[in-house]
Amino acid sequence: MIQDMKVSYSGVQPSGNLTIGNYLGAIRNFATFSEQYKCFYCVVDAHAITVRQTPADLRRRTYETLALYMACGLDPEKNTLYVQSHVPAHAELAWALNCFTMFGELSRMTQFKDKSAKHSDNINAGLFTYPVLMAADILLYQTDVVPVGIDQKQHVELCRDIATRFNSVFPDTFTIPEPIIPKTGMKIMSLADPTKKMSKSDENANSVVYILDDRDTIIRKFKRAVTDSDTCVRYAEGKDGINNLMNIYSTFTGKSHAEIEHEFEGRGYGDFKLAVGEVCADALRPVQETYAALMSDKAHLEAVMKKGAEEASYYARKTLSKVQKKLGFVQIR
Ligand code: AQP
Repeated sequence: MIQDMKVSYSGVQPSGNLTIGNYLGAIRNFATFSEQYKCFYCVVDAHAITVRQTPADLRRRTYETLALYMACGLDPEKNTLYVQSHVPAHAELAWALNCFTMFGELSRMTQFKDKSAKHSDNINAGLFTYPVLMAADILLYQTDVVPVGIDQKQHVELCRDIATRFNSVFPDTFTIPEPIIPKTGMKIMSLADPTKKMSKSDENANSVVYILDDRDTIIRKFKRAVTDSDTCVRYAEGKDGINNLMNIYSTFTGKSHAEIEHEFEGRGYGDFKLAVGEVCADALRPVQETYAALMSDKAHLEAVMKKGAEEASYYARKTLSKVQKKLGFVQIR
């Protein structure tokens, strides 16, 4: 709780071009919290380096991610928008929390297992302790709610366990946060392999629709989406490709699965795929236009970063110094 308002916190890694998974599962929902909550939305660049990044790309994507936050409706006057590496308290709290996190807990994290399989040549300690840095991100701001896609639920649950453990030794230190998972769009799957999550770091660009893809590219990618040999648009077990397209269509239009089945009765997959591409392109067009305008003014983006870092640091240092006092670290001024 900050100034009598509950706190919402979330972040996105600038580890690739953002996808409609990031948009529907997370960013699109962020703005809905701005009226009722004190909101902190972070570009988590420190998380991104758990996988090798080209420095120039990481730098560029940090600006792009901030601009996309704003293009998706996050007003920097109403939300604290900032870059993780600009607030060193994140790394400092993460170290303390490492000492309250068990090796076994981290070993069970699905994302660690997936990412270490994918990057078997670079299973670094940061990849392993990623959820502890994420816990520090959240706990620094005494966060009440964390809007995320379902893939991040396990990490938020671990964050709650770490905070509860810390509070049991040092009472009243952290607020225990709740994950908020959207009802639709919670997990958008790859268009090439609908059993896999759509990810910005996927090497196959056709499996992913990026927020900044142009209309023709979006429609082409949906046309090529893997489906099945059935011809009827219906939501059913084993129809992963169609189920995924129905979820995407439903999240963009607000229509239920039954309404979609009715709308496409007697029409083939071709018609349906085209319709999914069109609603997606229509929804993204205003975001893309605002984004282009924001990216043409780097000085403004830097001013937003600076203001956000100052605001975030103020709250982060308060929690960090409380933690350090409780731990017995000597405070000097
Ligand atoms: N496919 C998805 N469906 C729904 N939500 C998703 N999110 C990510 N992919 C999907 C949500 O987006 C937010 C930001 O994610 P992130 O950048 O912190 O990391 P991630 O979950 O690891 O996302 P990616 O795209 O898969 O990144 P890479 O490829 O770099 O690992 C989170 O709230 C996440 O739930």
